[in-house]
Amino acid sequence: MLMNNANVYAVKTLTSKEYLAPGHRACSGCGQAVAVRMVQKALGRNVVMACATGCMEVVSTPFPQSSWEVPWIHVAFENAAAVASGVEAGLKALKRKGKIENKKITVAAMAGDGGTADIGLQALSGALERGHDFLYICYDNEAYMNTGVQRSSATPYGASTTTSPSGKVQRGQPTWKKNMPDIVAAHGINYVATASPSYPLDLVEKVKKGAELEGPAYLHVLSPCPPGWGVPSDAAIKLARLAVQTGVFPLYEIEKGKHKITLDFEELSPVGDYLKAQGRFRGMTPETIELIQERVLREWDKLKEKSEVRTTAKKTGLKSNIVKEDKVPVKTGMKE
Ligand SMILES: Cc1ncc(C[n+]2csc(CCOP(=O)(O)OP(=O)(O)O)c2C)c(N)n1
Ligand code: SF4
Ligand SMILES: [Mg+2]
Repeated sequence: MLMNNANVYAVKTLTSKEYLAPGHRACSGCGQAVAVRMVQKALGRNVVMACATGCMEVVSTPFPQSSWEVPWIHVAFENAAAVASGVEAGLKALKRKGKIENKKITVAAMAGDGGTADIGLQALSGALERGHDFLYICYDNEAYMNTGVQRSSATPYGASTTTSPSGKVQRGQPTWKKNMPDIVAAHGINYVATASPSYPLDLVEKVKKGAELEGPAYLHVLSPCPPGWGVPSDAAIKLARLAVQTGVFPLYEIEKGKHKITLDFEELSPVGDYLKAQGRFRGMTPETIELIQERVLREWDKLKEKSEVRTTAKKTGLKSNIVKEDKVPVKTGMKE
């Protein structure tokens, strides 16, 4: 069902308190910095953060300065989830021994797509399997941006990066984006969700839910990166919205195994609108765009099926061939 809060793009209900202080060195218009700021507002003061190296660590903690207004630990590229596990176990022991007050302290781990889908996958899988009570947030800008835009396994098909360049020999990333939410959900944890800084209330609700539910929770946040994506510095939020509206990055959650699309569309926008706006997809042929379009529709249909909806309509144009029981108008009121 279309969320009532989907048309809210500026969140006045969020606290004015900043936990990621201004003055950090993120590039102008960084979608990840916007997302982190919102996530931290949702998490509040009672949190311990374990942050893998990546853009957000580099831009927010040039020694001896820090933008973090909450307890924050820098960890290596590969072990954010392992460090968060240790923090969670340590806090539990301190509470049991009466050394600290027995109140809820959220433990959160954060890493980029490289730190999550590639090098940190083993630590994450282990922490999920052990069942630590923590929230893991992956900020997905779809490449190793901090070190100069190298591909990761979350880089989308056809995207040009320095290690998957688009030229005569190869046309960008040759593989499909790794599906991290599904990989995490396969661990059988209580909560997995996708979120986008372009839908702030949806993002905030998911952060709060993930932090409150017992056991591990995972949030996958799309984080447009203007220099890495080859777009102007005012484009991040518009693109994050377009990614959702085209079905390239659907917003959904999996709570206790139950899928729910949190922002449903009767008709998706064409993926070409999203791809053609970005330098990393320049030179993409109409055939490749069509290939991506078909895959996006197929994945969208699969997601709708999992979200307990029934198939009723035939596919026309870009419409999904699955229609939700409780149909809702979608793009109306979606102002830029
Ligand atoms: C073991 C190890 N290998 C490589 C590096 C270098 N390195 C630091 S951050 C990074 C890429 C981070 O990419 P991602 O996790 O996607 O975060 P982003 O910078 O894109 O936000 C790399 C390769 C490292 N610090 N440690
Ligand atoms: S390189 Fe990209 S992700 Fe990193 S700070 Fe700049 S805009 Fe943000
Ligand atoms: Mg990245």
